[in-house]
Amino acid sequence: MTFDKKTVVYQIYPKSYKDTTGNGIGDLPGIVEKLSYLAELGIDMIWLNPFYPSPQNDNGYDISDYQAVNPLFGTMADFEELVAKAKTYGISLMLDMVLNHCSTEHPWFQKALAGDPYYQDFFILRDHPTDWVSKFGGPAWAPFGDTGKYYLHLFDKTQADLNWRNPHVREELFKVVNFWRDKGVKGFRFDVINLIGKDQVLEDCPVNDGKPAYTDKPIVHDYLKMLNQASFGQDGDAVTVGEMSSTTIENCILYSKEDRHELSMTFNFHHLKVDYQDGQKWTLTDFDFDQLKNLFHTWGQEMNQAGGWNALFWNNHDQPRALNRFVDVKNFRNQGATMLAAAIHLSRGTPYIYMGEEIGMLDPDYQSMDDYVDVESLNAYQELLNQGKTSQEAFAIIKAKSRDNSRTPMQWDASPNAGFSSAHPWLKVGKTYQTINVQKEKAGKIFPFYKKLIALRKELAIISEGTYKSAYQEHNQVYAFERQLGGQKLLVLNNFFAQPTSLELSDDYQQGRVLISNYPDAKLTKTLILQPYQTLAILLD
Ligand code: TEU
Repeated sequence: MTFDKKTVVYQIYPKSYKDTTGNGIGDLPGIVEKLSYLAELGIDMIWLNPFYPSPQNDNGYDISDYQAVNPLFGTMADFEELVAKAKTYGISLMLDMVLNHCSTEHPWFQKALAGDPYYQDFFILRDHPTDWVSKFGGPAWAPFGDTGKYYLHLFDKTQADLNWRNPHVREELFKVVNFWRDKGVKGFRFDVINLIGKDQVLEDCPVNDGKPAYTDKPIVHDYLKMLNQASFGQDGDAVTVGEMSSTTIENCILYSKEDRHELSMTFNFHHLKVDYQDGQKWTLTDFDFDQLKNLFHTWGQEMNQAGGWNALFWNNHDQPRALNRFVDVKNFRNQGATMLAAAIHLSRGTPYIYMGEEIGMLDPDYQSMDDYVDVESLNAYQELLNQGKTSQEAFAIIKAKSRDNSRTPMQWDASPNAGFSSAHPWLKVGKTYQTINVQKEKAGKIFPFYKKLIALRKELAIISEGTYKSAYQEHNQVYAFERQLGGQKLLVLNNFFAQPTSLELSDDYQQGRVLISNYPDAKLTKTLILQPYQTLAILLD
């Protein structure tokens, strides 16, 4: 048995979804309160970002206890209630497993620091640091107490990398997954899981900040097989997704191919780097459509041919809102949001919706650095200044690229704090909440369109199971693909620009039926006109 290919996952950043206690921080009971909303949307699974005890230096990705609920978010009883109530709506939970590193406040690290050799072997300690750079800036090594040694931290210095070579570490981490399985959790999202395999001997690597030295090492596949066997692999219908940092198709095929018994699917980020200048995040430039289109086609086709499976997404808690990146939101927010949605929901793979995407939420439009809280943004701002940028230039980059862009409170209605909380929220609400909110958008264009896309995936096996092939690959405005299942075909056309365009439709598709479009009365003529940001899917039975 394998996972259900009709699954649609909805990601919730618990800190920002709904606050029921009036402390300005979202909580688990807040999610329970919104289950009927999620059921109306039609999603099957909720991925929750970490809600475990944590000093919150990286918003919960620095875990100090893997098997408890941070009181900020509620209690274990609240979590159990969430699982039980969600089940009555046919919704299951996907938890975030941050197994590459733990907080330096975790007892394992504390015991190691206190001199216990058993726990020292839980971490990656060396006499001499390598030249690797932390993903949050600065060196990837920090002094390990006053021992004269250094510990590895690929992220913040309070996030110490765990030593997966040590079988005791693996055993502890597998226990964590099983603890949550026992609570009825059916899905797992494994944070930066392709970084867990570090070599015994670590060496300098001047290329790309050291990434090749620790990314996608062959041993990761072995560890994933062990993890699978020791935990979720026993469930049969588990849904697992690995977050793969700077990965390759070859590896993602291996991670997600069913007969390999590793994971159900993989996230990769190549398509969200098409607006990076020279591969650098902290730059400003327009997105490169050809690059985006070619990436989608290469990944879509190669994963298809080799039996791999993609997680499909535009947004998450680490990304600025896709609408701000890919769409002229001033003039075409509705059209752009629905086109982006169709471009992944009708494709081959499992779609993920990030909270607020279904109502077309935008970046918050902050006016000052004081509004930002994310450690990565604060470090990057300093680095940009150090590089000689003016504060205005640096701010413009943070504003476009900060992870806080997507972490702002969910916009429920036009009341103060967007109906998210009765108190001042931990992160400032986005500027547009009075016009863009759930209450308004339910009767708008975007929410109903998402609902329809999700329903279509349930109705038509060609969407959940069909093959993927590129179409109109040379078109300079349209990202198009064709799905096929048995004798059925589905052509999906997406105009990624604010200008209309046209293409020649083949005779058979002229006889097809419009399955969905974000413009009314689409006519299937030989020369087909696509309006700004139009999406059009044509079914051939
Ligand atoms: O993100 C992994 C990761 O590589 C990100 O740091 C990403 O490169 C960056 O955010 C883009 O600028 C995961 C989590 O999703 C992220 O929230 C955590 O901070 C990180 O791991 C460490 O656990």
